[in-house]
Amino acid sequence: HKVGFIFDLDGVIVDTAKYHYLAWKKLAEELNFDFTKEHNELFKGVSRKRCLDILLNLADATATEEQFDIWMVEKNRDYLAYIEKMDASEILPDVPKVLDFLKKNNIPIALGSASKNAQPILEKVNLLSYFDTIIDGNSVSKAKPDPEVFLIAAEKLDVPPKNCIVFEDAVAGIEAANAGNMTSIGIGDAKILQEADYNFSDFTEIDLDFLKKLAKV
Ligand code: B16
Ligand code: MG
Repeated sequence: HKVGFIFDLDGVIVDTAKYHYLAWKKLAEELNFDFTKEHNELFKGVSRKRCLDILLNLADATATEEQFDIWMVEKNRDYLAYIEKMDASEILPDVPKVLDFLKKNNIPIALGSASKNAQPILEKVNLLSYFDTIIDGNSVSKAKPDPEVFLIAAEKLDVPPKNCIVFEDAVAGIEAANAGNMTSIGIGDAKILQEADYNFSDFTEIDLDFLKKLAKV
């Protein structure tokens, strides 16, 4: 009964959404568009390219292919300037509690993120060593809600998808986990993540008994 755990990054392990927000807001200003936190909700779990498509739509702007690429690079440069300053204090509450429990019980752990910056972020917050495999925006061709990212993670962990448990903060991520026939756990607003098998507002609400049940230990 081998099980595997798969973690989303942004919004589950660290709150990098605020840095994405600041970087997109700066670009939006150049487009004379007032980018709000509500707009930023649409960007969660969505690839960088798709985010820029959405922003251009919102701002009623168009771009040549060349300009599109320039803006992608610009947004990422601004985002990386925030990432540069991150440290372990930005790990979300009780994430290490869960990771330590899994490690102690020899349960394989994967990262399943849409971000192309996942590896440097894990390095910055000093969590890289927990992960047996990292599947991120560089390793997938189909974005969430397609289950590809989680299915590759399951394969790398050598665990059947139905024995995988996914932690996600985005609707697209919960849909991807469900489409992959995995157990989905929503981290955040239960009303937004109502398709999840289980809901918690954050990891402080998850106790070891629940983890033991999931992990079958
Ligand atoms: P990057 P996750 C996602 O990460 C973010 O939620 C989303 O807002 C972002 O656009 C996407 O990564 C791509 O990130 O520009 O760093 O490649 O939640 O799937 O871990
Ligand atoms: Mg996320």
